[in-house]
Amino acid sequence: MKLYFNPQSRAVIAKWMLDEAGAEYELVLIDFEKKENKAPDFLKINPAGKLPALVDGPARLFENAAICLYVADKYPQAKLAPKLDAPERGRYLSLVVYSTSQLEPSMADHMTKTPTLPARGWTSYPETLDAMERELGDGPYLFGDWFTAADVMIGSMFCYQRMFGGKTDRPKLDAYVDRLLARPKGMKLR
Ligand SMILES: N[C@@H](CCC(=O)N[C@@H](CS)C(=O)NCC(=O)O)C(=O)O
Repeated sequence: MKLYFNPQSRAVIAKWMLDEAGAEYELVLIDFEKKENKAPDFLKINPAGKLPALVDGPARLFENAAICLYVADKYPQAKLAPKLDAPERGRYLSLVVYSTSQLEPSMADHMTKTPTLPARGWTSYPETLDAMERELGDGPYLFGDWFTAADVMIGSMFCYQRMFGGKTDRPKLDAYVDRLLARPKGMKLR
């Protein structure tokens, strides 16, 4: 398996996931300055020309959410995903998709002081935090004691916020981010 990677990119999310899964993989460093992510060969892997991308034999994946779902299913022994017929599966899939479709853009609006337009499909930052607090409950993870790929995807958004100096100022969510950052294989803040 090859992870197309740059440490200054969201590819650290896919790397975190691969490390939690105990996967063996090769890192292929992509130089943004040389525009290697826009080279024709790379665009055959990710047509958007962005990192991360993962190649596993004939399978090619782009978008962190897709990579995390794939890796969790490929390494069932790591127990990072509810099984297909498990009652938790629906909520798990929803949270992984929610991380990039709602949490990330809502947080980006907040960080860039951009007004949130509900017509674009996500809610305001405070409403998003309300939803996340409800989903986390008493934790410690989104599925209680069980750490899953949903924590990698949801949690990485908050870890990025931390990297840019931000906290949620919601004690339960901030304690959740502290827990994720303390994981031995967790994201390292630059
Ligand atoms: N939603 C995508 C975002 C990917 C993304 O925006 N990657 C950035 C780095 S953080 C990138 O490759 N940018 C280079 C470019 O657009 O030229 C994911 O999570 O995989």
